[in-house]
Amino acid sequence: MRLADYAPAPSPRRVRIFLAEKGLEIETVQVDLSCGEEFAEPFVSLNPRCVVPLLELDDGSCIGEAAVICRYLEARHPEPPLHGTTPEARARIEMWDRVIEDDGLRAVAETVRNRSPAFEGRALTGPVAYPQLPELAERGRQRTRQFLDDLDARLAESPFVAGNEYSVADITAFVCIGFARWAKVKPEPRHTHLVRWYDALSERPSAKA
Ligand SMILES: N[C@@H](CCC(=O)N[C@@H](CS)C(=O)NCC(=O)O)C(=O)O
Repeated sequence: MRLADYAPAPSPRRVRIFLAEKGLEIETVQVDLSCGEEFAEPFVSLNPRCVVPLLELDDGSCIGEAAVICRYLEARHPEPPLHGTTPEARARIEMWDRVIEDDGLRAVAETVRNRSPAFEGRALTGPVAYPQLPELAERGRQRTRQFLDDLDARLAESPFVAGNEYSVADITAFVCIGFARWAKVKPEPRHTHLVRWYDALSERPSAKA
């Protein structure tokens, strides 16, 4: 198994933290997104969608999408469980993971990719050159701020994002809060529950991944 990674990027970080929580070490190759390596060989043949992370299996097949890579790793290495152990917990964790992708990660990406000069002509990932739309950047920033409020409210009623146990949904949310800094949005002192949860997760060894 080999993970195509790029250290500064949020999506592969989800997988790196997941691996660290599982106590797994796998071969990693850096695809330097700052030089456009995602559009060049050998990577583009492995993943024509031109994004990391990508997990290359020993039989040469590839699995994309951070959430799906984590699911695959969970199936191969069930301990400690990060996707729940009962049908109800599995559904709850999956639900929150999707909510955080939709309301959090997409909102931040919308902001950053429609505003930063580094993404000019690359407002969406992939080989098609989409232009930046400044109004989307502004809306994305509003959505990111709303996401922090919503996550704070959720964490007022639950110790972890999807319930009483740490799960993959916490990893996604934790990475998203770090990514939000790219959009110049960060938790405020009034987000007491979010700050309590974020500080606790920052203490876990996996946070360095
Ligand atoms: N939905 C995908 C998103 C992957 C993604 O957007 N990856 C970014 C890095 S965080 C990327 O590879 N960007 C390449 C580019 O900007 O050209 C996942 O969860 O894996």
